[in-house]
Amino acid sequence: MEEIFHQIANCVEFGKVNKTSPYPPDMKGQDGADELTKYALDNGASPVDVLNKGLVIGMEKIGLKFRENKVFVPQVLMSAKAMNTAMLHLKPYFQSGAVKRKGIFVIGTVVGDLHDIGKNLVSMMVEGNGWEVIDLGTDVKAGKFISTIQEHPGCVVGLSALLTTTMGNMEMIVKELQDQVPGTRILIGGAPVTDEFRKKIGADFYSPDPQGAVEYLNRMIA
Ligand code: B1M
Repeated sequence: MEEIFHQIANCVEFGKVNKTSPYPPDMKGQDGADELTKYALDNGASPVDVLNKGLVIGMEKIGLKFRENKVFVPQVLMSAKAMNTAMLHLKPYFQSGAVKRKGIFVIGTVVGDLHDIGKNLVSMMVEGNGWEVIDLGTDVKAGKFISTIQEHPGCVVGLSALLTTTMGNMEMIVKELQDQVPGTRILIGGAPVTDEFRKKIGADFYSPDPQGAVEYLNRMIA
């Protein structure tokens, strides 16, 4: 079974969704994350092992390559597609409680801002690392973050902003969260955001990329 986990990790790393998928060309005709995950579960592999020894390893590898500019957004999207397809087989185990997630991560692009490509990458990487992700989308007001946090006490919140103008909205949301749901951990990111800005607005952590967000979340529960 270890070999199957290794193959699942490879499928996620290289974005091989299923057997009929033509991408990547050098894996044409081979089983993808879809078939291999089903095979592993049908043959008695534990869903936790499929997740941690297969899917998560693949997502970690692509996350590191993305950080080092060895791959670009389209490759990461294919990896996420492979992971999401495999996750459909694991979903019943999550829903039954047989597999526990690491925690809940609530993410959104702040009010006034419609950019979501970077936020989606963070969301996919974090989910691929075993967290439950609640993605509130774009143009998200403080109130929506607050009500979601109240429904999921102890969750960690991620704010994304791509415009210098909406960085101000990020600051306003952080203040409202600190007032209304004190103690909530807040992670911020987005092209114009810096660690200096994080310090100024009092958020807990800044990450320039999805991998940093994953590492921060995993450190929190270590
Ligand atoms: Co917009 N846009 N845009 N845009 N757009 C920028 C951001 C801009 C830099 C372009 C430019 O002028 N050179 C500029 C901002 C300038 C500024 O504020 N200083 C700009 C502008 C001005 C605008 C409009 C105002 C244009 C107009 O209408 N006049 C308008 C605003 C709309 C609005 O939001 N209200 C607008 C609209 C759009 C589109 C809708 C056309 C489209 C967005 C489509 C979409 O997202 N679905 C768009 C796009 C695509 C861009 C550019 C070209 C690309 C952004 C992107 O997706 N990058 C961008 C210019 C550029 O960057 N070259 C630009 C790829 C993505 C993977 O990177 O989002 O940085 P990024 O995410 C990274 C990290 O930042 C990090 O991880 C990701 C992966 O490494 N990260 C996090 C992101 N969020 C994180 C959260 C974390 C941690 C890490 O923790 C929570």
